[in-house]
Amino acid sequence: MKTKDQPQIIEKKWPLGKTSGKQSYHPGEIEIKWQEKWEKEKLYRAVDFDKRPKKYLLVEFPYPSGERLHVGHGRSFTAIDALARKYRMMGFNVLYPFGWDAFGLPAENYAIKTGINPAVTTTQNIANSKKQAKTWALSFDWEREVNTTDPDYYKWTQWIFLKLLEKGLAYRADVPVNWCPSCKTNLAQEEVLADGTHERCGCQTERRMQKQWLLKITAYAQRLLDDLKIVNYLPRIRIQQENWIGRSEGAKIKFPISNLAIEVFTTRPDTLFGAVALVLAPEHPLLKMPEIKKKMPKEVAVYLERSQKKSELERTDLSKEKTGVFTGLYALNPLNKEKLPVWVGDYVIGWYGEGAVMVVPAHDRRDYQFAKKYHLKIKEVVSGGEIQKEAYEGEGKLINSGEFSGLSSLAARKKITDWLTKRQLGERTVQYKLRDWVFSRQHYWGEPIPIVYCQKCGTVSVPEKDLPVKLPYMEKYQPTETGESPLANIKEWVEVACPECGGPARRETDTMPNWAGSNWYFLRYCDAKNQKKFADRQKLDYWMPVDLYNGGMEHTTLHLLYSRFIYKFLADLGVVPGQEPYARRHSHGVVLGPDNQKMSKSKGNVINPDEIVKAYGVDAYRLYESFMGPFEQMIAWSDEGVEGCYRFLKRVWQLTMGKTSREKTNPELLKALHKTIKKVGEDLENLKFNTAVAAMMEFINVWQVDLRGLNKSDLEKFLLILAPFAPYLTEELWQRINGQNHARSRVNLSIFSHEERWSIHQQPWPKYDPRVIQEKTVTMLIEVNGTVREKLDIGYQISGVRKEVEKLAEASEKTTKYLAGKKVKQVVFIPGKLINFVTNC
Ligand code: ANZ
Ligand code: ZN
Repeated sequence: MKTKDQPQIIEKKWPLGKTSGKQSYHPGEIEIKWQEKWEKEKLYRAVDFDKRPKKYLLVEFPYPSGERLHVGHGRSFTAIDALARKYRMMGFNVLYPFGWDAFGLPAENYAIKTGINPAVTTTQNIANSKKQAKTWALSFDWEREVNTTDPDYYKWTQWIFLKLLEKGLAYRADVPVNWCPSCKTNLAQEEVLADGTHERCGCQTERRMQKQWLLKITAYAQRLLDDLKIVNYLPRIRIQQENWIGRSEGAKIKFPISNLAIEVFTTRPDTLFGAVALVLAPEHPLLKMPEIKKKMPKEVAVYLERSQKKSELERTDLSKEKTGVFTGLYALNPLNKEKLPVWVGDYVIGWYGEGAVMVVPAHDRRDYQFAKKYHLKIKEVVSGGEIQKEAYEGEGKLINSGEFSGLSSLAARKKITDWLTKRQLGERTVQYKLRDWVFSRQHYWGEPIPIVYCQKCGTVSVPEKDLPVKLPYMEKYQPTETGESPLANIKEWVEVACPECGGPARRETDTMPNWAGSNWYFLRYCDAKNQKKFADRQKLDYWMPVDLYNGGMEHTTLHLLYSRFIYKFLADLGVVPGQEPYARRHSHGVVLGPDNQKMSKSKGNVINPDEIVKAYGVDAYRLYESFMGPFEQMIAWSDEGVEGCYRFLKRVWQLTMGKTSREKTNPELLKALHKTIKKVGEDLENLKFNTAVAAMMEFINVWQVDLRGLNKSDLEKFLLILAPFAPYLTEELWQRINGQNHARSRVNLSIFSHEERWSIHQQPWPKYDPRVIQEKTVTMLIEVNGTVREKLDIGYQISGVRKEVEKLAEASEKTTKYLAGKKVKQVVFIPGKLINFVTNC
């Protein structure tokens, strides 16, 4: 360290404010004070129609469970909070709202476990989690808080359902549903994991048929796919959505069978000459026709019975053996009139495509397995593979395909489809994997579906003026063994006069699924207290779309897709602007336990954020959540990591409290500072929270060895860039170094609408000076009419660029003075040496 030869510096004391009594860092002592003051002064209020440009930042709202907020919530909420704070400092009108996704199974299961009504536990849990969120200094605008179980809120969830019904996008049908015997409820396909267990409780699910409400999300499949092009989603999110929608282009082909025809969907019509059989799904309607049933061997009925018990995943698993039975029927290949045996096989799915496939063993892996097992022919029709060994699924030249031989497989796809289309034996078609969304649950804790069944009028919507249909209070809300909702037990509630004829009618007792309330909550934030509409259109026009939406990867195919669908529907009604709700979607990685495993009570590796906060303070906790690793990556929790963040903050505190300053910060330190300002600013924009924090830590290391310190204005700059991450500490230090009359002394900060900008969080984001960051510098002479007026240290690279030097020279104070009121006739430039402005007089 080079303290010896340093020149004598005149040190001066900064005017310390009133709170300067305590000199050491005790985070617990400053947190409540600032939290209350910020709240009282409504520092984080989003202002409708404000003339500042807007930013709408959104984090997925949590369900208020008994466990309260965990470190996974913290990772998302604190990082996006840092960004919200930076945007405010940059002069944006920021909407960063919060609320509670409080209906649904988690709340109900918690209530069942504790024996307390979900209405009561939900209120308690919300109060507890809210206290946590406030402690964490999350800069939410609490005036816009929403709660999906509030009748003023779910009135509009019900209203959206009625609009969907009105437009033919909600319907009732008998559908095979996944039944969870433990939760006693039906589940959506998405709630069942790959091994057939319920995602929430881990129980093995069963399949049954039940009348359910469904939403026709499939009507929006193509638009949901196309519009992924106009949004900025993390690639892995976009790809998951594309796969989930699962668009396939191909052909529907008819195989005549006596006076009927079996239709199949194929993506490879070019392989039609290689078809050796047809396989029907066990659910295929042909198998239910009495005259066909009569002719089929007994094994078929046995097989159908057995496959009914299997889950879809079991049936389609590529690694499982493909099974089937011959039905005794034959169909004709429409292209070459060859007789093809018709089989039943449960690897064919009833609901997808036509529920039937043509078997092309040479060019499809599943069919290859099937043919090997049942000794079917393997007919090669596309060259390029080694079909003795395995199926060849690639492209090539057509062989053994009559008049189509010699064509490329790609060209043949088109030619064969055209040939079939001309003879009405087939047509081009598009299929989607996406399925309609099962929208009813047989549970108590959900939005009642606003429908009445009348003996005379049938299915009747509850009129809009009678919304909301309120969820009645119940003593016993356990699910019933029959699978009916417990609401069916409340006679007074169920029996109702028909809204149309006044006659006897019954209410729908099913409630909406977990995802209903979260479909549109981001719209309510724009106008949370509106009593007449779900949100005022002008406010929506001002705030929407959401500029950045962060949430878990587990919501990519459920909530994210559902809410995009509902938004498009509302756009079609003309009640929301644009086509997409979220301009940008990002996803944070899961926080693992210190043992690198998923946190769970049974493993005993759950980190309780309250304890971390108690031990190290909120700022260290927040800083660590950002610092732990790249935002989108899964990261294991580390106590040493938090400790390190705490030590860093303590050092910032000590260095600031060192109370020494000088007129000018030394150039080395200044350069490091400006580099840090640049890096932190850019990293925040790019959601690289961890490297932003690392850059500030690095800066502290430079500062530590340079005992001469920063001058006051440079110190302030550093505190300003740290403020979004460590709001309490920086506020305290800001007030201490500036004293009480601080706000009035800074008059030029007109970007905030607040009268007095006393808080560090109301100050403008600091700018870095690119000249300071320049690596090597050259001293250049700035002349006006041949007289040297200024000497500038200019970055080595820039010193050779005429335009750049000109700009810098013109910006310098002295040159400006000499050039004032004159016209520059000529500029002489000698790279790295001088620039001379020749003027008219
Ligand atoms: C014949 C064929 C030949 C096929 C070939 C592929 C390769 P996507 O849409 O990409 O998933 N298929 C059609 N309907 C099915 C159903 N209900 N259950 C199971 N499989 C079904 O794949 C479409 C392909 O999956 C279709 O193209 C069909 O097999 C099969 F060399 O038809 B293919
Ligand atoms: Zn009626």
